[in-house]
Amino acid sequence: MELRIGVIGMGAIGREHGKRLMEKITGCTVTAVADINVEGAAKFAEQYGAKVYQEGEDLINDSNVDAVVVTSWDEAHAKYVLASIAAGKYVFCEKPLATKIEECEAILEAEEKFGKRIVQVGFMRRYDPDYVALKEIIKSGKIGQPMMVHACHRNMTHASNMTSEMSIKNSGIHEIDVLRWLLDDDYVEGQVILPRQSRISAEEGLQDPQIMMLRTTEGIAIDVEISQSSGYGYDIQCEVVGDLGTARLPDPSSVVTRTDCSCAFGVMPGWETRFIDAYNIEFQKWVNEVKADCITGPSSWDGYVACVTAHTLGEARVEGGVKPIITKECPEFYK
Ligand code: NAI
Ligand code: ISE
Repeated sequence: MELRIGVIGMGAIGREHGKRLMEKITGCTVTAVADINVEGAAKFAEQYGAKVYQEGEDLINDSNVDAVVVTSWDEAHAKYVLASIAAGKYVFCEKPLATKIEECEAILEAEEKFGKRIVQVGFMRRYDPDYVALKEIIKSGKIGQPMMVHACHRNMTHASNMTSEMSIKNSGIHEIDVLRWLLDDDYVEGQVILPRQSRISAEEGLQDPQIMMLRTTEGIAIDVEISQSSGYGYDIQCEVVGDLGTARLPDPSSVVTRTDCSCAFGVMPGWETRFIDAYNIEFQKWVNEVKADCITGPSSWDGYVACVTAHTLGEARVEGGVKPIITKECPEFYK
């Protein structure tokens, strides 16, 4: 039987995921979509024969929806995740799980009370073949003990609502999650360094770029540049330095040209293409696992830890200095 999915939030990624679920992922179909801007959702609904709602809650309670995908704005994630848990439906929530720590805590509590993991967070980089290969190399011991990570996350341009806080909570949160997963380690402290301001982002009143500095329990020192307006492309880099060698993500493959005394290869324009394999793998696995009634992807606990870390870095940006990153004890339920 096909898994009947409802998607809430039919903006950029809602449409991408909706199309992916209809055309690429096997074993599922999109039966309903919802958006406060109902016209945007109606176009998709018409094309794929799905029901359209304005209120996400109505979609969640539709008996033709077995599982929910939340792709609304960051602030409108927690309420739909909580409503899905209340309805006893599996829910895939795009990152961040929530924008407030208390909301993440309410989700942890509700899911634990429900008694089974039913929430997955869209930290898709864990499924990206290059990050997976990087993790394998670290685990193999080939580069020795990791000591440092140098990473960067450059967006070509940013949405008009981007703020200095969101730069960490919306973009930087991918790095926070993927590096914790890559190193199999937790964070103990963090700091934000503000380099010279980009003139392009300054027009929007955005503090950009920012450098997130993190230290893990094993003492690994991490620096990640987050830029919202590189101007040249979407560029994700990561180099892990061990005491026997280093390992770094490759640039996504593209044809190399040599012309006019220069050598060039392409840089991806955005997350849609850079992480297309990761999204496809992530969703096929989620659909298979929901149907088998046992999900293993990024959990509410991962969403909570990322939220606490991003929040602490936000405070460090405003107040300056190094801040301890303090989470609750991880419940047995999530171990
Ligand atoms: P968008 O602004 O293009 O679309 C968001 C849609 O949600 C809009 O159509 C809006 O009308 C709708 N919406 C907002 N509040 C709603 C509510 N309360 N109920 C129903 N619909 C509501 O934004 P975009 O880029 O599609 O991002 C959506 C979410 O996906 C964000 O949380 C973002 O962080 C995440 N995202 C994740 C990516 C990834 O790489 N994993 C990439 C891009 C976005
Ligand atoms: C966006 O919401 C995403 O999640 C993308 O993956 C990320 O690279 C971008 O910075 C975010 O704004």
